[in-house]
Amino acid sequence: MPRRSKVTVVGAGNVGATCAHWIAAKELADVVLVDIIEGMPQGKALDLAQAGPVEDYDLRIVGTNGYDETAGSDVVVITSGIARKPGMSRDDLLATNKKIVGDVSERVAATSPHAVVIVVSNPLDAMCHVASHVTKFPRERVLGMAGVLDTARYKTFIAMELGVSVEDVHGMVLGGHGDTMVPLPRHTSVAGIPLAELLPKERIDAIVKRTASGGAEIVALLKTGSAYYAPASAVVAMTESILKDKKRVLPCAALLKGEYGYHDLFIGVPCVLGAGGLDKVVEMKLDDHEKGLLDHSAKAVKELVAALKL
Ligand code: NAI
Ligand code: 2OP
Repeated sequence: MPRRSKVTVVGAGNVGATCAHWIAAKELADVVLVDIIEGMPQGKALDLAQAGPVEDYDLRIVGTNGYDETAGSDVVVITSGIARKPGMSRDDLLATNKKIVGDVSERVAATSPHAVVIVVSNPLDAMCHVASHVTKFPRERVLGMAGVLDTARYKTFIAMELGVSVEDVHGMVLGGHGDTMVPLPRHTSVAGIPLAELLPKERIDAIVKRTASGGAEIVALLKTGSAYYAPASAVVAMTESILKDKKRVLPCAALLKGEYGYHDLFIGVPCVLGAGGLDKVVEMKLDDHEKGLLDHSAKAVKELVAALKL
């Protein structure tokens, strides 16, 4: 008999709880919320379950401080860790989140050995290395969420600038999840019309810059944490493509094995996501300028990975 899919979300804070919310709203899978704070994941899960009769979703949503309930998950989303506060860079989170993501990855590998892991904790690309190192899962089953979020921000800014629907903006942001990320205006279009025909270079440059500091813009406004609605919806887009074997082409952090000229490095590239996780990495033709920007971003990720001393 077919069984329902099961998604574990580790870290029931802002991003984790919002992921659970949207997974439930889309009726994608049963959800297990895990956190170290006693009672908190249980309370949020019960609250979400009680919205079911109103919102018309019917799923099993549970919260726990352990991993028994998570056993056999199809997808595990790791959001546990500390988030940025004003003045902190993503990299400031490195040491604390290395320990947290490492501990969580060990538990996940033991309880859900066949899961696809989606890492969210920052600094994102470095934390993917931690999860990959500790779980020893094949590269198909460890992915990082950043590119879908960065691309969503980029598309939002373009739509706002042009006064058009976000639905008609197409484009992609590659690279590491940091100030060096690489929006690709040359590959961006609005209903098929190249962006360069619609906006002058200085406006495109301003949007690229705002995209790269899109996370910091929200941190500065919120003052007590970082973004979570758009990050969670990005996680859920990846989860949905995996659970439904949709084979969507989404920018994700993936462990490259020669693609784009990088070896054993997690960085954001276009990925086809299907039932087993990473179906394949799509290699775009980048010009010298774009490749130079990607190399610069890769260098920043490599420095962080070296600092991890895995
Ligand atoms: P949050 O502080 O609201 O939630 C984090 C939760 O993790 C807390 O509830 C905490 O108790 C829990 N936690 C800590 N250690 C744990 C452990 N060992 N096991 C289980 N749970 C544990 O933070 P928020 O806003 O949800 O962000 C979570 C992480 O995601 C941060 O590192 C943040 O920087 C990152 N992030 C990454 C994004 C991306 O694009 N990759 C976007 C947004 C956030
Ligand atoms: C963001 O981009 C903080 O990485 C997080 O919002």
